[in-house]
Amino acid sequence: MTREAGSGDFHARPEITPERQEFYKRLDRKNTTPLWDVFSNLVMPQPQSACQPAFWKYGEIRPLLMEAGSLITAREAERRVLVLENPGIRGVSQITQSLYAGVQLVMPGEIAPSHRHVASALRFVIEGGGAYTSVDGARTEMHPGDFIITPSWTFHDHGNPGDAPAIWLDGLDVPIVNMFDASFAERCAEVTPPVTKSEEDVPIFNYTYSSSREAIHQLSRNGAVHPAHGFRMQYRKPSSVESPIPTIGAFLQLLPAGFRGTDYRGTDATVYCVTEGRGRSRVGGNTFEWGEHDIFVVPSWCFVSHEADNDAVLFSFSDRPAQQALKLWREEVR
Ligand code: GTQ
Repeated sequence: MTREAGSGDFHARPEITPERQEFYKRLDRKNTTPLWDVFSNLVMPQPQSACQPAFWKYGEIRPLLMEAGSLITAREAERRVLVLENPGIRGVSQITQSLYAGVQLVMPGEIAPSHRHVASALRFVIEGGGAYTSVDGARTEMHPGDFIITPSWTFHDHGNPGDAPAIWLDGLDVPIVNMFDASFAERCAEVTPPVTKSEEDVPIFNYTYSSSREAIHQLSRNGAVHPAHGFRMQYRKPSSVESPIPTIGAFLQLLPAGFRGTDYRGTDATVYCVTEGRGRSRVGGNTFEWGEHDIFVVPSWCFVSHEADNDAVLFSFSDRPAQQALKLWREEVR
């Protein structure tokens, strides 16, 4: 017998009679609750995310970010970031149940002071401007399309000696760290610790767009197109299959002009940032008409399909490595 996973009723909540209600009240006073009354909210036949499909037009976010730039300095703010909050779970600084995302601005001449925390971070650069980020004494320049990691518990500061604003998308595993109640954070004694190492002498932390763009175009010439993803690559450590961040997976995909993708869903809710091109993605019942730098999120187990008008490149990230490590991850290609 074959049937779709999660189809049918798993457990219906039993009726609440006056006798049961009275019993539940006495249980409540002893910090207990009847499982049969909560079972259906606890063990779901398939993911029922409180997260919603959501879309942020860069053209609407950027002016607000620039306004923040004249209201507060990067130093006073610690990090001048507009947090992207999933509309289904407002107030908790989460774009999905497991991930944080925000858009950060460092104005010319500014410094975001050095600190470290248990949460791992990724930066996906939207506007360059000659900024840098440093990780434990090594600096890298930030150029549009670069995917840069800040590993857990490494000191990092961001600076912009250039003459244009530097803007990037931050992705952090803060909700995962906090779910485990495992958060630690501290300021560095120095605002900008000295550069003590060359970028070449430390493990790679900037996956530059010039190299990943070339790789994705090479894949599109030599590889087979995936019906849902187009040409999609996952960032990994050199000579390894491991994700650069243990909890967060990052991807780059090329959708050739005219691409019409099939429906796909996975248990890893995914944040997308449009790097190049124009097109649209159907996410659940929504259609997001996207262009460069727009950001959207696909909740867990929600169908998504992509269409591209011209050659388009999408960056994305999700908690897939965390789910895979725990043997939770599932996907379905229609
Ligand atoms: O750049 O270190 O968006 O600590 C949120 C928390 C960025 C950062 C964020 C952070 C950072």
